[in-house]
Amino acid sequence: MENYWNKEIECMSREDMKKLQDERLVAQVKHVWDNVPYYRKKMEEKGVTPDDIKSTDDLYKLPFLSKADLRDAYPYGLLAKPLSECVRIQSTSGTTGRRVVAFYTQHDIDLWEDCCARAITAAGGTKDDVCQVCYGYGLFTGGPGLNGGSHKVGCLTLPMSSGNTERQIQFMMDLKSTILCCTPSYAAYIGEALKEMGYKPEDNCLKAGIFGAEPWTEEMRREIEKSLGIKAYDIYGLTETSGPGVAFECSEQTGMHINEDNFIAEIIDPDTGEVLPEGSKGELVFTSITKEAFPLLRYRTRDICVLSRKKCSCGRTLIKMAKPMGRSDDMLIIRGVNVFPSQIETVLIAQGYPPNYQIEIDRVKNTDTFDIYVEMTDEMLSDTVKDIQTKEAELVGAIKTILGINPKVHLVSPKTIARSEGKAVRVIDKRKLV
Ligand code: DLL
Repeated sequence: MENYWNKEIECMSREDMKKLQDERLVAQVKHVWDNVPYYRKKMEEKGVTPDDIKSTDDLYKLPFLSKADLRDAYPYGLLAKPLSECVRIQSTSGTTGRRVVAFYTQHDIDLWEDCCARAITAAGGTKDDVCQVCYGYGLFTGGPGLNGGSHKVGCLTLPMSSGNTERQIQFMMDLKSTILCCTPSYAAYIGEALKEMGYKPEDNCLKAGIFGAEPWTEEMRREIEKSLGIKAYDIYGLTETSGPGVAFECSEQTGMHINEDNFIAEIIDPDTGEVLPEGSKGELVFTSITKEAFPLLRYRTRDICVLSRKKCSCGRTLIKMAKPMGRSDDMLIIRGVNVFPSQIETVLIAQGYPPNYQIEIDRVKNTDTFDIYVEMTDEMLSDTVKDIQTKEAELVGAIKTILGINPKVHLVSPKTIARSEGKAVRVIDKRKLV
């Protein structure tokens, strides 16, 4: 079994890491130029060729890539390897009807799982651990990523997926799980359920949790640590850059180390695109320098963040990112699922509703509530209560199909949703996440 505390990489000197990144970046730029016409065109439009990129110092010359590019190039336009060499897709919501589809070769899967294995190792995981993975499995990257990382570390892996909390708890107690991987809100929910079932924190064998995929606060961390009797570690990633494991927390718990041998991070001003110096707050941009099938250069994550090279007590020299502090677009994360208001609007309009709606989100007992208020048309005013309930249920079904989660839909009388003189206020988010 390999050791996923990769000291050589994780504690590499700054100079050596830069050299490694320089080499990998130059090769990656050539790879996309040769294999992805979409990229070549974007680079040509900016007047850049691979010859202009000699090191990471030249990174700023490359064009940015955004979710809009992924939508334009959907589904195969950014593929840099023949489909016959790809072995997997994973997917997440896009800004409109089109989802983001990411492709992986076997090499990409291996690197991704290595990143997740590093995260598990940094949380104290070894082959003697029992790792319960209750992130969703399927198109979402959480389950498959942590599952692969757990295998690589050699943990006994419980591929639970999310939900069915009673069964989660039964396995957790019977099989003596020591590491829990899920969203922080689900971890908090499991903590509450354990308490309701009469268990004390010391009754379980858990020692660590690896929680991410959505924003969570330090207060929530303390609450989870107390209710489960564990140390709670943050993990970050996005489908476009493989999934979880782009960055992970170590024992110091003061931010997440970025796997810099695979990803170059930059912070930019979201309005001007200007690269900001270390320590500035701005939008996080990633360049993947090892991925073969879906190698994104200067991908704008829309996550607002700060980077730091402050010395870490764990010994790792990998740069650290703070917890994301919000988004520079309108994406919401509800119950761990990425939601764009435009997706809901598309459904409403397709079903003949006026685009007068409001989304209200709150967090009750550590679970996100998701209510959508939609104005009825004038014609619907003569409907019976039963008709209206049927229409609400239809909307719930249509939105569930697109998002994968169930909202509560409330049809309200025409002209009851407050009009705005400026931008419409579509979202009322009552959760206190930062
Ligand atoms: O959420 C991948 C993931 C799975 C990360 C499991 C961690 C654990 P997406 O569904 O593509 O991928 O969503 C990516 O989620 O741009 C952030 O806005 C948000 N996000 C992910 N991790 C964190 C975190 C996965 N630790 C989007 N803290 C990202 C805050 C996070 N936000």
